[in-house]
Amino acid sequence: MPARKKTDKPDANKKRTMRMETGKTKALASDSESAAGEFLTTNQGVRILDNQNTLKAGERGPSLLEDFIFREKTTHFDHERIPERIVHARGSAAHGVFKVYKSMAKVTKAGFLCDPARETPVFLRFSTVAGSRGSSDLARDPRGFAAKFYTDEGIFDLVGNNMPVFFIQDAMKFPDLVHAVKPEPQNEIPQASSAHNTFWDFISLMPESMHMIMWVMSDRGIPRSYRMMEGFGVHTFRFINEEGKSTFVKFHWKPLHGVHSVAWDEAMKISGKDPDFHRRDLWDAIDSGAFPQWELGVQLVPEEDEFKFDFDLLDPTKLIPEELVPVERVGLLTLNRNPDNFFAETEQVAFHVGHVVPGIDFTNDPLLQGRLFSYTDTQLKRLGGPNFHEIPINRPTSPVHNNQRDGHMRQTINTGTTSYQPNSIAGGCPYQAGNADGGFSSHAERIDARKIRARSPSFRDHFSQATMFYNSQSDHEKTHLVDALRFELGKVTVEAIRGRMLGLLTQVDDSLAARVAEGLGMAKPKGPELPMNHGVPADDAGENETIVKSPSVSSSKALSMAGQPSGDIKTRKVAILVADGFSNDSVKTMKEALEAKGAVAKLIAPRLGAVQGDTGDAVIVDESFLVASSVMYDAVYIPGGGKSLKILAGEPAAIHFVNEAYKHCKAIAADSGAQEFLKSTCLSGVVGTANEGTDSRGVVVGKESKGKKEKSGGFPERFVAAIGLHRFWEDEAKRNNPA
Ligand code: HDD
Repeated sequence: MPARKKTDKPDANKKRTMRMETGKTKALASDSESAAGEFLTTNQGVRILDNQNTLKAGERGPSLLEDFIFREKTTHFDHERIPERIVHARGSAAHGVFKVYKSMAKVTKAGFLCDPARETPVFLRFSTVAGSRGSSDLARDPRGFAAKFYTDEGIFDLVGNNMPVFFIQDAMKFPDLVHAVKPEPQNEIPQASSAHNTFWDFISLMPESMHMIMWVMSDRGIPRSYRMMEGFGVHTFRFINEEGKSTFVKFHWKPLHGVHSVAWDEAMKISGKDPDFHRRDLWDAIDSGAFPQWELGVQLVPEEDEFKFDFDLLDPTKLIPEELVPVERVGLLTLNRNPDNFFAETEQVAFHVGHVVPGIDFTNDPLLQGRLFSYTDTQLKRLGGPNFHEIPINRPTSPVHNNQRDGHMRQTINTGTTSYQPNSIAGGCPYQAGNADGGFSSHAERIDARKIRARSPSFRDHFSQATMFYNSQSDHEKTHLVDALRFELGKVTVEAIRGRMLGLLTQVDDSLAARVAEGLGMAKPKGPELPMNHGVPADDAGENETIVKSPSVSSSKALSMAGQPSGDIKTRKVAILVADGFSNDSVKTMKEALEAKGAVAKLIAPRLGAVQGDTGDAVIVDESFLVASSVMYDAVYIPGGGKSLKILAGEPAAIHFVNEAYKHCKAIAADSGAQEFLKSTCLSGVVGTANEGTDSRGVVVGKESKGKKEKSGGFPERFVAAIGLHRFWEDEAKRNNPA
């Protein structure tokens, strides 16, 4: 390609870099847009004449060390990776905004929670915990739920998970927990999975993890979408109001899309077919304008009530049952913009539980206290030095003035002569802020204690809330939990570890232990007469002290996903199976009905290209059966059209598609004329009884006959309603089919 002459350049005077407003975070941009019409240059701004060939001694000769252009390009490339996060390496993020519904000034002076007119920019990163950056989104794992609020008073990070409790009570155990769950050190197997010896060895020796184990083994460990998860701040924090009064607070995120999960079989298949399933889902939803939303919830506990509960508010393995303290929904978060650059934003974002603003403060939760050290430390390594707060995504929108200087990759060019305080040369600036000026002051909690390495006896009940969680699950949720434990422990090759786990499970629920034991082909150990508590001994209690707890809440509705509102069908993906000869009319009617409700309907056929309907009109196929899979869809529709149905009946992939969707308890709709096709699937026994509407199995069959369509309120509406229920798990046990 001939080099362009200097005078050819359309906008030669355009700056090579420009300041760009991305929401409220400012970034130095040098991207493909700002490069439009520009010449290729080195990092020193020298124009490049040839980006195809290294400098050589003759056309067939060796390359020359002198080639500074090649060396600069390659050196930069060689250094393009930074260490991935030790945990939560795999994640996706989005920008959004938060608004409080009404002032919370009574309990907190945090400006963004006091002014309903204020829109605070937010960057939210979701993640899995155990896997590497390239691992599957569908691992059984807790999900990180980390929100960065760019408030007018500085950055507040709420670094939580999609589960309200944690595995361990004290940060001292975090490296042990993470070493145990990560791939085993000798062969780096398995990736992104807790189903191996070292994890369960550790857990079987850590009874305090039992409540969290219930959550992770439940369907919460395999969400349908990041958009369909609850989020939790986990620890008890403090709100502080203008008068300095403290109120304990637990943070919640309640998704407006409902709380939904996939089946484990489905999760494993998605991991192969589309390991980016959650990442893609989040991106596509925001890209299409279907902005995910969560309400911020708070559970408030007055300081005076600190000791009112049968558990310790400082213990991160405990939640506050909503029956005891309801969740007040106080504001709305909307994710409305995808990042411009994954590395610059999602990878370089640095969260820290220690990023708080006036009005929010810590408690003495020993896990939280340890986290306050760990996050800055990890950023120093990952992001290369103490100036990570200057990376655009990490910059506060409020002004930063201090005497910190220099360091690796410093971006700010600090001017002036003083970098100390007090000073007179700069007139004493920057000043300390008084309370009235919004200066951060820590809650003046009185502490009068001995220095001690111990755990409070109030942290010793490790089982009551695990049992409460298990009790709260519906039958099918219990079955999924049992299956998950059977799977995970089935991958454990050391029998003693399985035995110890069964022992712990008997203390959660005897029937749970019995079911897991049966799946493992082992005898269930005898359960304890009374729940044993295995807390670390303090010097005022014996090691094997038995504490009988009578929990105030034995079962809580909020802990089961089954009892929660299911949300709408916006962004739900519906597969429409077609071949030549399909009913144009039916497809049009169903597609319109689904799209009117915000669902995404895709046509799937034996091959790509166009398929011709019974009216002669052709439509373009979205995916072939080779590429598509039922696990990527929420529901399936089989329109009529004799020829099409005949082709599909002879297509094993089409039959498998329906069988698999049925196995995973998804809504399935078929025109009345498609019943013949259904007979070649595992629905053959179902259609006969289901043809008069939706049954509890989520199978919806049209009632049209001889071309006469069902009236409005009929077929498509019944299908929409069935998709809205997400899954028909109750019927799952009867759906054993080989799909
Ligand atoms: Fe942590 C990352 C959540 C306990 C140390 N953690 C990290 C992220 C989330 C959480 C969501 C990813 C943030 C992002 O998207 O960049 N961590 C939690 C929760 C915990 C928890 C909910 C318990 C309630 N973490 C915890 C402890 C320690 C850490 C006890 C250490 C003492 N966590 C880290 C870390 C990470 C991290 C090593 C890795 C990458 C990073 O911080 O930035 O510092």
